[in-house]
Amino acid sequence: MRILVINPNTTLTMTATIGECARAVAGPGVTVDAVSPSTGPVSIESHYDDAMSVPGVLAEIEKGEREGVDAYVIACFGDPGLLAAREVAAGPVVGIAEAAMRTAAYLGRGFSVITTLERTVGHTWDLAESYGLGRHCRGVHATGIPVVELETDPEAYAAILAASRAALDADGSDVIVLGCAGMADLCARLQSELGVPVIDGVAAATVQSETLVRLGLRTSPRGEFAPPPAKAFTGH
Ligand code: 2AL
Repeated sequence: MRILVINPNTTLTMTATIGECARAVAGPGVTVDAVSPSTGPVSIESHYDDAMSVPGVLAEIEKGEREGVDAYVIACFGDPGLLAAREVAAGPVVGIAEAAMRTAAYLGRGFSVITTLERTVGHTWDLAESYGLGRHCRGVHATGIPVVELETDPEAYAAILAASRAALDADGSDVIVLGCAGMADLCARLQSELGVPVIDGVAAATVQSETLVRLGLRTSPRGEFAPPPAKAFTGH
């Protein structure tokens, strides 16, 4: 089985870390490749960034289809292009926000999301609502750390730990969801220090996509997620 993990931003060091975190949880016989689009924003922390990343994400899906990829993970917490990707891919496509929030709902009554910039909070709430998980989402908390600084800021881990502790208390929640793929490598350490489940969407989405393939399941070809109607594109 081959899973393609697409980091929608173009920071390749982050893509490498995301790939390592995905491979660490993949089962035997599963090949995990991590890629970024060839062009696009180096980080995704606005609606504009999110929209600008989508053509690159879809190009990677189309390439994956030509190569026979079995399932895809969209490894950005805004789940950019997720629904369009489901129209294009034959196999399942799992976004890290959806996978993380669904996984959190198995493990407690309410979760708190710890994210990067304040401006990503509204979109995160929208996603929780659109996945039917608004009832489980107790709070979304920004650390103020820009995505690219997650890799370089020596204070980032401590800030995420402190925000998680404060969120558990303020929200009365029992599970933490990490709101950025760039936090994937911090998950195990946070979980052992916090003593509650901490969900990294990269790991959750990788295992979930593998599970769907093992179950012989794919996106329904009937209705909304059927391949998009073939049509001419002008201006290329
Ligand atoms: C993200 C993410 O997961 N990757 C990225 O570039 N931005 N999410 C976020 N909330 O900032």
